Amino acid sequence: MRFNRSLHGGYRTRRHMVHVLEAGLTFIEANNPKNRPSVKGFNIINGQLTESSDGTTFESKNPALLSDVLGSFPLSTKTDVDAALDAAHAAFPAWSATPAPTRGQIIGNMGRLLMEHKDDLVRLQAREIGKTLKECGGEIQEAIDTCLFFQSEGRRLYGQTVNSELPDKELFTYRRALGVCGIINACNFPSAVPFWKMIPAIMCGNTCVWKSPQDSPLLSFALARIMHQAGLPDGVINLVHGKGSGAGQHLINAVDEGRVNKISFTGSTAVGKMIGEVCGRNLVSCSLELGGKNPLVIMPSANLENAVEGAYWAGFGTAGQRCTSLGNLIIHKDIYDEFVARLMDKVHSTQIGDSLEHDDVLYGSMLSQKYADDFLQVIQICEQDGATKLYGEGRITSENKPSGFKGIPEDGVFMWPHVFDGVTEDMRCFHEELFGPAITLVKANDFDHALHLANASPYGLSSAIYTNDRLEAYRFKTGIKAGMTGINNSTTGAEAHLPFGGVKGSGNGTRESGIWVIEAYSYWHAVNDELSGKLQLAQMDVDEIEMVEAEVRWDELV
Ligand code: UN1
Repeated sequence: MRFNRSLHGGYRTRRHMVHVLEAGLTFIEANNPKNRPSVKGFNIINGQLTESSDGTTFESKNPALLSDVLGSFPLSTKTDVDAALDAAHAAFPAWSATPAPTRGQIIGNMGRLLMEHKDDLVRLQAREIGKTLKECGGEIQEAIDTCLFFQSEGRRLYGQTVNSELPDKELFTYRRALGVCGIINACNFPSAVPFWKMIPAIMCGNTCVWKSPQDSPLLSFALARIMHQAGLPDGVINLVHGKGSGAGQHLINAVDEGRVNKISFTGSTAVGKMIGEVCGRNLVSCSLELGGKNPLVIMPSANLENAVEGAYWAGFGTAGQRCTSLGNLIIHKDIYDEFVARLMDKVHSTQIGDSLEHDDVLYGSMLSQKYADDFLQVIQICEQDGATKLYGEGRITSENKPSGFKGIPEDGVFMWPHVFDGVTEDMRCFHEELFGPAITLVKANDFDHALHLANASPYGLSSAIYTNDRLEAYRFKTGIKAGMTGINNSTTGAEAHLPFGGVKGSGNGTRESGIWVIEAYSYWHAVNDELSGKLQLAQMDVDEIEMVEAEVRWDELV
């Protein structure tokens, strides 16, 4: 077994993940210029590979090479989602009764299998959603880190012993599983985020129905296969594929039918609010990780070279398609011109292209055609509201491409990097998440104004400041309304053992990752054990303590 953490190239060029995808997958004749394999994919319900009940399918396409079809996948129906829920309910009693250290052991096996197949998973992920190999390497590592963290958490999952106010009586707290969890994630982090959700869910003894993102069904299938290969019993995690308002909506509707005990969702704020309403009226707990318009503040005392690098990465890494990507870049007026000039030098030199074919690209394609269409639509609001475009010409084509583009633009959906200047608080582009390679530049008069601007959007996910003034850093840290803050760092960069999540429009206050996420997948059960052999009533049968008259002569002491 190799333990390869290297993120810088060196990935093996094995073309098939046959060892992971075996067990019934049919390889369809590939019809793309690279002759890459295409498969017939399945749902996994109760450990069985199944098609959709009505036989309908959809395709997964490589957004960096649209002629490269990774496979066709079941367009799951209500019947399929119901079957997955049945399996999850049936598996729950045995799984929740399995000792937590054993559950942790299986999770540890998952982490080791991810390490073993890391290179293949990295390439598969890059092929399915167009992110760079380096970023996909970081993401699979985040899934591995999550498994290794929760392997040992299975040996803790502590409750407490609590002293009773009555004699011969003991009190305890236990963490109990919630039941069946519905898991819905976006395709921009198609391995780390579902692992953030399902690993703690199953560690706590829950079972899951996982609706895969419509743009990464093959990777989701490979991950679910690995989970089973690690020793996960059938029915504990059930995978259903689907598109748009299909399978995901059926899963949400099942909350109204009383068949789901928890929803965990990462995606848009609009859909998150809808899910929150459905869960709220049913008193079902939900974890909602939603959008962001993450501010990054640059103050005059900052190391400008580091600040430019941090802003550039936060804005354009992942083609701006992270929920933690840079939204508003808020720059102090005294360094505004110099900073923007240095940033633009970097922007002009941006290398873009299919990372499976070209080394050293900063970012690849958009996640899919739909993400590209939505981005082109939303960036129109920048100029409509009076911002000045400094750079960026929409979709990259052969006739319209930046000098750093590598490859044939029409092969996939690639975007120019965009920078909009003169953005102010009254513009829509100040408040709306653009979710693509675009930075909005905002000028601040002083620190208080910068902090005000950083807090002025409806979101509160991530945030950052570059400054070498410790008091400014402190005031930013204490004054910002956000779930995460970087000091002299970019807006991205969660680690698997820190709480991840936001405030305001970025979520409902729940957190992913680390020990904090355990709250989201368990409830506290308080137990009292009466050993006295009689009924003792709390509060009422408690011995009264009599106060003794004090003999101290205070006036002689002072
Ligand atoms: C997301 O975009 O949904 O900190 C998750 C980061 C990543 C996770 C992003 N580790 O940007």
